[in-house]
Amino acid sequence: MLKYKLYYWDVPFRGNFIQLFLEEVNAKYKRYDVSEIYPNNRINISYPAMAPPYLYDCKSKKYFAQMPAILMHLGKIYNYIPKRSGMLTLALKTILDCNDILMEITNNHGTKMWSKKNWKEFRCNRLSRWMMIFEKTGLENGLKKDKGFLLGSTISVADIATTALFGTLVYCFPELKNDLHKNAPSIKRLCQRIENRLAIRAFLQGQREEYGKVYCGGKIENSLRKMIGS
Ligand SMILES: N[C@@H](CCC(=O)N[C@@H](CS)C(=O)NCC(=O)O)C(=O)O
Repeated sequence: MLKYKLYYWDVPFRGNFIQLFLEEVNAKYKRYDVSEIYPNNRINISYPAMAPPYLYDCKSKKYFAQMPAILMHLGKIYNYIPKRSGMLTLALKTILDCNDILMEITNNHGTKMWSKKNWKEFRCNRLSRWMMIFEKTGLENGLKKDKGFLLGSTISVADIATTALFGTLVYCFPELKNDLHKNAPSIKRLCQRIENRLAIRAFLQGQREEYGKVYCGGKIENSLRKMIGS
């Protein structure tokens, strides 16, 4: 029986945070086109919410929104929240960091297009620093070059979020691979290991065949591509 319905567009961007998780835990779910809810019905659903992704829980018949809230909700159900003290907070903080980066990289969902100067400044300063923040977090929690996870010795929701963020970013924009390698070499390898987990690998292979390198879509993706390619 279907457990979840995920409403999102045909792009990986924020939807993949949820989708990688659902694939990892082998949850029975289906992805639906978001137009069933967004924009016209977003106030009419239970737990009304502004924007995609939306996760419908078939059992409770509730719609959950806000990517970090959805991931923490699923993380708790499937036991993907690290147990050590303080780690729940750190897991949430990691997902919120990811969400901030999505916001920053798209200039607040394309409210403004990138200029060469602003992009260069962002790439060399904030984006690099974000990468270093993830690297330091991992190293502090025992992440090693070829083993370990972001917040300890077992996989957690934070690894899925980190991979949905940086794995997707460097796949869609291979020009940024070197930035990740330089600023966060252990994170780069962590993302590769997570992307290689059986269920996730099969899912990504299909998705990448279908979508190619599309990232967030729209004018802001074009703007990003112009910056990165120049
Ligand atoms: N804070 C929300 C953001 C949701 C959001 O802004 N979604 C993006 C797409 S990934 C959007 O463009 N929404 C359209 C809108 O805000 O009308 C979350 O984390 O889920």
